[in-house]
Order: sequence, then C-alpha cells, then structure tokens
Amino acid sequence: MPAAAANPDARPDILAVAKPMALIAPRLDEHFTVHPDDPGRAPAAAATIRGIWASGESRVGADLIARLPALQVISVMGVGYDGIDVAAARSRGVMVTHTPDVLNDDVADLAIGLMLCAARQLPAADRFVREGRWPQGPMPLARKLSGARLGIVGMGRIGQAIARRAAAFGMAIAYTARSAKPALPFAYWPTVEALAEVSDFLVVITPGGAGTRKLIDAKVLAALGRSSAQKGILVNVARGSVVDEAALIDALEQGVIAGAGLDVFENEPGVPERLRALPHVVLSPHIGSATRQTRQAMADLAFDNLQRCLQGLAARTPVPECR
Ligand code: 8YV
Repeated sequence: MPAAAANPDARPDILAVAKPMALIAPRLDEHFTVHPDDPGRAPAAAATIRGIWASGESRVGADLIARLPALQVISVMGVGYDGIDVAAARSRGVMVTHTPDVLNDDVADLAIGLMLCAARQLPAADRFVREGRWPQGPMPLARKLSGARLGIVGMGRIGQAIARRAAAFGMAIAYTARSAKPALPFAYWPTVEALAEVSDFLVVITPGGAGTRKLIDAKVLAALGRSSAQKGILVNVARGSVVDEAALIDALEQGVIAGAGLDVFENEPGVPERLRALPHVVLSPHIGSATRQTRQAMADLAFDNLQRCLQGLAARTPVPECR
C-alpha cells in the first residue's frame, strides 16, 4: 500500500498534469490541494501527492509514477488513456480511471458532422457565400453521403454510436475491430485494408497507443474507395497517432483519396502547413467531446473517481486493465 498523506485531515495533495477546466477547477480546489504540473516533473509536494488529474492527451510515464511514492490514483478526464503507463501504475497498485460513455454521443455527432462537411463541402460553401462568389455562378457539385458505404475502424461504444447515426442516413455499414461482434448487424472485415477497399467513407474511432500506431498507412489509403468510381474520404476522431499523417498528406495531394475530415493530429496542436493548405480537407481542433454538457459530465465523473479512490471506495469507471 502506498504511504498515506502526512495529515489525513488536510485536503489531499493532487498533481494536475492537465490544467483543470474552469468548469471543475473550483470544485477540485475545494476538496484537494491542487499542484500545477512542473515542467521538470519533480513536483515540490512529490512525497504527499496521492492523486493525478489528467486529460485524454496527458502523458504519465513510469518515471513520474516512480517519483510519487504516495500515489493512489490517476484520474483521466477522457475516454482515451494511451498516454498513461497503466502497467507501471498497476505494478505500484495505483488505480487508473477514465470517463467512458458520457462522451459517446458528442464524438459520434462530430464524426457524422465531419463526414457531411467533407462530402458536401460545407466549409467551402460557407466561404463561397461570404466571399461574394455566388452571383458569379453556382458552386461545383459535391457528393452524396446518404446511401454510401461506411467503414468504421473500431466498433466499441463510440463506433456503435456512429453506426446508429449512419444507419439513419441509409449508409451500408461495415467495420473492423480486434474481433467480430456477432450480435451487431454489420459486416465484419478482419483487416483495415480489406474494409477500406469496400468503403466510400472510412471513420477511425479506435484507441490510440502502440497497438494502433500508423494503422492507417499508405496501403490502406490506396485501398480506400478502390472498388468504386469515386475516391474515398477518411475521417479521424480517434487519435492522430492512428494515421500516418505524412502518408495521408501525400495521398490527399496526389488525389489517391478524395478528402478528409480530421479532428486529431500527430503533433497537436501543431497541424502541418501542407495539410492546412488542402481545400478538400476539413479540420477541427480535437473537439470530439467539447460541448459544455459533455465536458461537465466528464469532469464530474473524473472528480468522483478521484475522490472515491482517495476515500478508499471503488472507482466508478476504472480502465479495463484495472478492473
Ligand atoms: C479530450 C479525448 O480531448 O476523451 C478523450 O480521449 O481525447 C477528449 O475527449 C480530453 O481528454 C478532454 O479532457
């Protein structure tokens, strides 16, 4: 068991490796002594830090965990926890929690939004009107989303929420995942390349991390839409690491695929100039879960997880490896 904090009556010391959002910061301050992250990762209160507050993009490696002898819990405000060394945490008996489910709707909504924007060229249409180009003639024709073939890479909770929405657009849905889910009424393909081959739109919603790094590579992009007269469109609402960004830019520049809708990038918040220059790409700044309602629900759940663990109660939503 990790050592208890020096004074059990005091507000427990926690380290915020992600800056707490305004919608949760006062509540955290009320219950904990919150220490901002230290660039050198040697927090002054290292000996008494019992919890870490993190976001889906945070990095918490074995080195930091080793420097916090009283650490009991790492609470991630996000569903993805690919930046957390869960094995190192577990080997020290440190619980890792995340915030699944509460963001499914928002991320699925955004995936559909990016597909629509990329297919119907909504950002370009908006610019067309604002820039006064309409009186000179109509915009070039876009392409139809309804009835098209959708491939989903990752058929977890969010993948299924995307599929439910896409079904309402009459899309023919297929997917790839670690294993087939026979209870679902969609076609399963064992590889992402085989799925891409039979898809007009490919939506990526698989966890990040070593197992999926650059899963969408040049071969997958070449396969996307190959079986159709029209080239394919890629949408990524997962992690930038899942797509080989250099290969994607090449594919877009060379017309190997027709377009893309991207919410996540390899080196956020950095987005390569070549990508930003492409007119047939729709970009958003990692906003999959960024609505007031959902961020509040995520923050409340992450807070509960943190508080419960520090009170010796069971976490509400431990990551699967800690269940
Ligand atoms: C957020 C995310 O960017 O849930 C995730 O995995 O990537 C996002 O929802 C972030 O974690 C908010 O703190």
